[in-house]
Amino acid sequence: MTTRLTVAQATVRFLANQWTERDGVEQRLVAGCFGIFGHGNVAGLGQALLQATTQGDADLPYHLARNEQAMVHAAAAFAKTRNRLQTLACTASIGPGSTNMVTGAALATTNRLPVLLLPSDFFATRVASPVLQELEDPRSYDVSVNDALKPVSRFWDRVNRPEQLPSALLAAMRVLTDPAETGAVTLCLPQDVQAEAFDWPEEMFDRRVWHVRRPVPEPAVLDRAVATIRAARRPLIVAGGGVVYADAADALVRLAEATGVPVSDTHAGKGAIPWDHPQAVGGVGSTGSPVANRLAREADVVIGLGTRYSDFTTASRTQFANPGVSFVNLNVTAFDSAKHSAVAVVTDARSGLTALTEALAGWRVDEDYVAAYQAHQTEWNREVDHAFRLGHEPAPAQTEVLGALHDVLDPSDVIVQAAGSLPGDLQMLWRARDPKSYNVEYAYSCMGYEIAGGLGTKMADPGREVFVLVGDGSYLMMAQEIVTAVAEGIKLNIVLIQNHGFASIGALSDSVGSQRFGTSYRRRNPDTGLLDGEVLPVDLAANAASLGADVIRTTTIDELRAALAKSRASDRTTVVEIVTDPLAPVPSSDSWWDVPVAETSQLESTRAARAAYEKDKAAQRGYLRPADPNAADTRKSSKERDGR
Ligand SMILES: Cc1ncc(C[n+]2csc(CCOP(=O)(O)OP(=O)(O)O)c2C)c(N)n1
Ligand SMILES: [Mg+2]
Repeated sequence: MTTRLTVAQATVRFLANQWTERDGVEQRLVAGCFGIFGHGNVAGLGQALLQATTQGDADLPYHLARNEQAMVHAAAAFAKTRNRLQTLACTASIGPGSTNMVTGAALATTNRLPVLLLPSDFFATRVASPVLQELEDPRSYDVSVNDALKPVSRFWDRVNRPEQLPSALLAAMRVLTDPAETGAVTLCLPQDVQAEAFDWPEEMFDRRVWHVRRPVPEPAVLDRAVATIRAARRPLIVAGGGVVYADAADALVRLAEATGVPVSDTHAGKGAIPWDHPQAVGGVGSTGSPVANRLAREADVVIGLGTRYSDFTTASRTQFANPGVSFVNLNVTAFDSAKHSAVAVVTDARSGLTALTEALAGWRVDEDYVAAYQAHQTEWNREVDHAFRLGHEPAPAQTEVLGALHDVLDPSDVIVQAAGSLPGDLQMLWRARDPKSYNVEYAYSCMGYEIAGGLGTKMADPGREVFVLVGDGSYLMMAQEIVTAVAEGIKLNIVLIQNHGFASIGALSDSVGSQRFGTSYRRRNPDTGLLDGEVLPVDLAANAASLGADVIRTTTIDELRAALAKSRASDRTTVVEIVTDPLAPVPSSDSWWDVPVAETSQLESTRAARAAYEKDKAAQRGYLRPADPNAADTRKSSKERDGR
């Protein structure tokens, strides 16, 4: 039995029938489709989506975005919120629509988040080449701009003939639903092929359930991990995104409570352990808390859970400074688990944590160790309280904005952020209680993710209030999805932090001796020749109002607190603007980040920064030491020490 449909109609019908299953729970894999139409997809996927919507042909709701990069960000945020078990498809026209998706694809792949991209492509038959927006490469007629999506996709294919579609779709679904391989998945659909009819085998459209695996650790490797941990005196857990995606927060807390090991976290792992749990020590690394960073400096065994060990986590490989440090990594990808010469336990985070807790039964760290880190944590919590209520004048500090948010938000409300000085402040200061309350994209740290990411987050979890925190720089890059939110009746709270430029890169520039050059949004100053003149007459609140949002302007923290409460209570997308001082003080993380400084310079500021840089850089480590060269001996000695 066959069904005659176009390639686009078959794609839509197929996608509407894909499901994921984990722990017995089934969900739609592709819950909808974002798009922007042009000649590449209007008659192909556009027609198929219209037919799906109006004829009940297939259940794949269509959402019109305002920018292709942003729609991929929204899809990634959606997938992140749904723990990678669901995502959205994104259709773009050929040429610029498709290449606009490259940054979104890179963000998704870097963050290991599934998104399905359906860029259109020029005619497979080439009869009308070069078509509008076709890149002509004189060396090969087979090259298209969509090839730019290859290095940022975990699976990439071009469907040049209808017969190729079934295998391409199946491969795409497999990669999307594989926790170790997932990321951006790209199926390029030439515009003529999209409209071409074919007789499809009916079983192609059967309901298909993709089991999302939870691999368990190999016993021999688990033994090595247990031996290494049992021999540790000052272990530290680093909880990453894998813990959240595997729904392993409870398993993490059980391991921590059974063993006394302190738990630090990365951006993607924040909230996996509630901030006020007695064993939570906060963010680790360049923008982490001084408590976690002190533990990291002294740790003899680092237990990395679902983390990719970005340079922010390792402070560019200086944070784990104990000369004898070894790593035990539990990760669903072999690639990440092997980092830093670790005992590489390839496992789903929840399966691995459960097995580890069982295998470590009876073992606990010294109570002195626990008492010491808990005392430091209590001190640090007081410092955070102080940063939340700094009373900085005349314009408030950004840390006070976080304080106001902390006062007004419900613990289940979601913070969405990605770039600027906010990620650092949030990793250090934000008090997350719930693993889904913190969506800070800090793998690609892409300016422009914020509002689009907020949109995807709210679509994925409409029951929660979503607070997008966005700097003026990021806002100016990508604010247009406010219009999508308004059109769809999707309510966002957007906190716009106006500090007239890049507080983050300004501070970084200062620290590397570059004198904040080119980091302020100011008029060109005729005296200096630099962009350090008057503040610009830019009114971003007016801009937000023009896009259809309600707007509240604030200048003090009291006004901000009231505005946040009003925004939260409203059912309309609201932008709350606050002007802050980009130079206000922030607590120190007691850490470092490797940003190379000019080796030779005519500027004294650069020479001084270079001298400091060379000193800091000397602490950088390779982490080459094998994790447990004598696993058997270690096991024996740990058993002896335990008196077993
Ligand atoms: C797309 C993109 N371009 C450039 C950067 C580098 N960058 C990181 S933060 C930043 C400035 C962000 O400015 P703003 O949003 O105002 O935040 P602030 O630093 O003021 O907190 C820049 C340019 C980036 N992360 N993403
Ligand atoms: Mg700014």
